[in-house]
Amino acid sequence: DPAAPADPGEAEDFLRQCYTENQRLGPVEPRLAIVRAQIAATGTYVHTTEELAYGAKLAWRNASRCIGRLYWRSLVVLDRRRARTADEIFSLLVNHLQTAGDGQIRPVISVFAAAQPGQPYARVWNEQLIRYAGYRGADGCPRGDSRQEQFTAAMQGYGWRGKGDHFDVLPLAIETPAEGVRLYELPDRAIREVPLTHPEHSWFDELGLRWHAVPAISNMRLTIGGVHYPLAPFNGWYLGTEIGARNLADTDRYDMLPVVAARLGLDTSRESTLWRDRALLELNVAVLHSFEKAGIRMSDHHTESQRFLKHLSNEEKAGRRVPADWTWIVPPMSGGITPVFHRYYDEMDLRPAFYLDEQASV
Ligand code: HEM
Ligand code: NRG
Repeated sequence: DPAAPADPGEAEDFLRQCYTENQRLGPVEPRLAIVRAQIAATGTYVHTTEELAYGAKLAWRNASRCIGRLYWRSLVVLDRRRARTADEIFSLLVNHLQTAGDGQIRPVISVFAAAQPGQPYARVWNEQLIRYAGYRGADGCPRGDSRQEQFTAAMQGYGWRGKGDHFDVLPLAIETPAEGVRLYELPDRAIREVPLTHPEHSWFDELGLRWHAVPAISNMRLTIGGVHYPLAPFNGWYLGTEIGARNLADTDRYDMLPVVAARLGLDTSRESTLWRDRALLELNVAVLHSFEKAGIRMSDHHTESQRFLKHLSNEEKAGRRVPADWTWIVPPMSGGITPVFHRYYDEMDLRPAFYLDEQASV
């Protein structure tokens, strides 16, 4: 429960770790005394800017499903704890997407106000800041991102009208205690998108596929030292397979493999022709090619796997264990030809951490 009082034991564990790993912050004991008193008096305490920044980095370092953790120290932490109104929050979210950049792409997190004991708190209902609407026509035919059908219907219930295309960017649904939920349309300058083309197949662009440049997760709660931040959207850059092997390929998402296979002229009458695998490969070639051509940072699964092993060895040298979830770390295609496949990992739930809360109201 994000609105529960801060646990003093968790606060102490976090502060000891933070001050041990950052000697320049000085001794932890005086700080512990202040925090204990704050918790006793108010049920919670306020992180310093440096504790907040390091706590967010630790939450990334501890994210056992994330293959991208080599760069955990470079996370840009925007302290947005003072924002209150939906208008303020919205303009800071636009600012976040612009800070993330439209080419080089920097890992960024915006940390909004902590939940106060027993109080309602602000949050964003969208799972990511940029997502495409999903519709189902009267004929039962899906359009757009099927994963967003329920959310899209909820937005329509609040009066939003999408164009009904395959790639309509959803509005942001920002909920604050004082104002309830309000919808905002992201401006074009906050949304960089890449039209997909293939380096050899000129027909590929006729498929009309595209994807947004920045994955910015907005529905995970950040927990640092017993304090909960229900609104703390973060982004890194994409791994090509997230788009090419999942978003555009999953049968309950864009389901593009049969379409690509038909264009490739593959024999789809039997599974054993491996037409799905061949279509999957060309789709992923197109994703990596298109992002590279557009000058937008993206990793391929071989490179990011090697970086993750580098991260493991860095951490081992620092005397730390790395929690990792094999089922999420191994890429959704060509698993066995990436080095992350051929080993086991420590499974631990370390804090600070990101947690997925129940979706609000939708
Ligand atoms: C999950 C890559 C940055 C936190 C993932 C996944 C990938 C990935 C491939 C699995 C996603 C899926 O299968 O749906 C990357 C890359 C990054 C990056 C290439 C580039 C810098 C970040 C940052 C944070 C983060 C900046 C937080 C500060 C997480 C978390 C998950 C995750 C919490 C699990 C999400 C869930 O449970 O749904 N990442 N990531 N990542 N990443 Fe990263
Ligand atoms: N698979 C999701 C994004 C999940 C997180 N992936 C990242 N995170 N790369 C998708 O939109 O396809 N990140 O912070 O960079």
